[in-house]
Amino acid sequence: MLIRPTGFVDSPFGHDGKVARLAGGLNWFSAVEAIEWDGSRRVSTELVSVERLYETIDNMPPDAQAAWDRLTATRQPLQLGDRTIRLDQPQVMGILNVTPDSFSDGGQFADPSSAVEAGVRMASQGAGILDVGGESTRPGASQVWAQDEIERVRPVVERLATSGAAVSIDTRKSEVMSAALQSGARLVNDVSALTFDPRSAETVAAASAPVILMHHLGPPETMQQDPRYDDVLVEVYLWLEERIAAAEAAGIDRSRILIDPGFGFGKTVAHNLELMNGLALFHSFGCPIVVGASRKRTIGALSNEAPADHRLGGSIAFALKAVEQGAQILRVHDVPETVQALRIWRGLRDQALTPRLG
Ligand code: 9MG
Repeated sequence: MLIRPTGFVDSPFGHDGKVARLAGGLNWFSAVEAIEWDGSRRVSTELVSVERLYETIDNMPPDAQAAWDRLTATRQPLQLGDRTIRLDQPQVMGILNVTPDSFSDGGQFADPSSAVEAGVRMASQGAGILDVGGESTRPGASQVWAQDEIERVRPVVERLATSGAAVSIDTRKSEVMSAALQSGARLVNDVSALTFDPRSAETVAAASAPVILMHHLGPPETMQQDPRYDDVLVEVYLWLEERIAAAEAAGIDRSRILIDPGFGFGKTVAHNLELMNGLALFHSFGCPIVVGASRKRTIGALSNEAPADHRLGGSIAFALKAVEQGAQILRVHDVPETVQALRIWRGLRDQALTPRLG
């Protein structure tokens, strides 16, 4: 059985026994959708109140009990070198693509110096993590040789890490992971979820580095050619469950695994919207959730084909929808604007979570 938290409430006060805290964060929920599946697809869905769940949890199947425990457990902070990234509140990861492709989505920098400058600025604007990548994984993008990718990212990683920033390396290749980790990166962001390079899992395990496992359907070259699912939420969940198990089998501790549903990676607009609406399901892995919806095509599709650099409003709307469901890390292009939106969101949460006196 899969359980998806729903029925989010402003405040837990006055609702003892009727609400539960999501992942030790700032959100409380009053019900779950209990999804029965037959091994690969959904058989039934039932709305169960948290109150009833507390009464019946001891009689529920062990997988549902384990999912419940993980849903509600506090997430430990992410230790990235000297930097401690709290995961009981949302964090911003700034996108820094060091690629020579045309400057189309605002996250791309043709040379290391401008990437470092932008990274330092993003950190000062509130990005807790900087995600440095040297290969475009946009639909239809072509591959880059590992050595070329290393030459692009290494100077940027080195200089940002030296400046004290928490740096993540966005790559699918073990050689790039190794080079970046040696240069000061502390987190691996692999959009292939360690499936692209057979040596990547052992590389991450040997470095004891945390890793983001992202869902995708097919390689970037072809992933947007008619992607199909019977039930996108359940299928992405089950796929990530397998990838977490594979990573653990390779020696990566679960406490070092972050997951990401992979918006836009082998998904139609309808798939992306369904995944975003159902995002809280993924908390039952007990792993922090990373969301990358910033400036993605779905926003253009829903806003008269607005070009990538005119998708700020849609990016913020997705970011807020994600944090309402407890997402811990938002991977974004527009750092100051997202940080400001999160501050307002945080102010609203703090007000709702302040007990009234008298
Ligand atoms: C590199 N990259 C591009 N899109 C991404 C997303 O949605 N998530 C993560 N983790 N990485 C992404």
